[in-house]
Amino acid sequence: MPGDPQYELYYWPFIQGRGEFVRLVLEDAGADYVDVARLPEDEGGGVAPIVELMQAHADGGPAPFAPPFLKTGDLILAQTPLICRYVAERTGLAPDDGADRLRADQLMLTVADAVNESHDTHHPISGGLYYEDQKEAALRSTEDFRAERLPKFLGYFEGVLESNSLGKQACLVGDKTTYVDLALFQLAKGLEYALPNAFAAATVTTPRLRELVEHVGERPRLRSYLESERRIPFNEWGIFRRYPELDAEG
Ligand SMILES: N[C@@H](CCC(=O)N[C@@H](CS)C(=O)NCC(=O)O)C(=O)O
Repeated sequence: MPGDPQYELYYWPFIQGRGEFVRLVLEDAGADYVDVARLPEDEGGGVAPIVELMQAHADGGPAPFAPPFLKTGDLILAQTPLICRYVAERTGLAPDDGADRLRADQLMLTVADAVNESHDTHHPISGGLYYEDQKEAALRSTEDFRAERLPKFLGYFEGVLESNSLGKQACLVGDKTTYVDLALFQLAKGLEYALPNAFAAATVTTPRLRELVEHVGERPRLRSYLESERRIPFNEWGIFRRYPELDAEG
């Protein structure tokens, strides 16, 4: 319908969460989109449309299990890496070459693994329980995450950036910034928010990752988004939560 936005993002309106990985691609691409749940309720916003879409899939395909999901025309897509790739391929933010597209998938799924593990630091027993009810386990799991997993993930991405000498600026695949670089940027920002001391220690040895975070944050459309009210601040309901007792000593 003329006037309708090309993309409708459905995601919880009060957190960055996994939806933020999609928002960054849409924003960097300058895509025509609406963040549905953030509209006022009397304009069709709020969480109700998210729940409705999970119950009835417009094109007869499987209903999505959990947000984020993206609606474009009759198509509804769920799963963050798939949504990001779909938008990126249509907006110049995916690698051009077929093999590089698969490499980008591989790296995006590795970012998703790191996101899941980051969430599980503060919710190691169940996402359905309060943090306070699993605090002791969270202390143990975050201690291990800080010592082993955080440096392993960041060191891995540093190695990938080091071995890819094609780009003028640090990028994970090919010779230009792609959606996977935006995802790594968001992972780094989230970890820096959640565990500032551990993140600072782990990134002493990852200069290319630091370079990537800096130049991705300076991309004109992304920068204006990050400085706008559309960027929801990190908070203690999302994936990356700051509980000072879980961080390393400064
Ligand atoms: N693998 C999915 C995970 C989706 C997911 O866990 N979504 C969260 C919010 S970030 C949610 O609302 N989950 C509800 C549930 O799992 O019941 C993705 O990457 O999109």
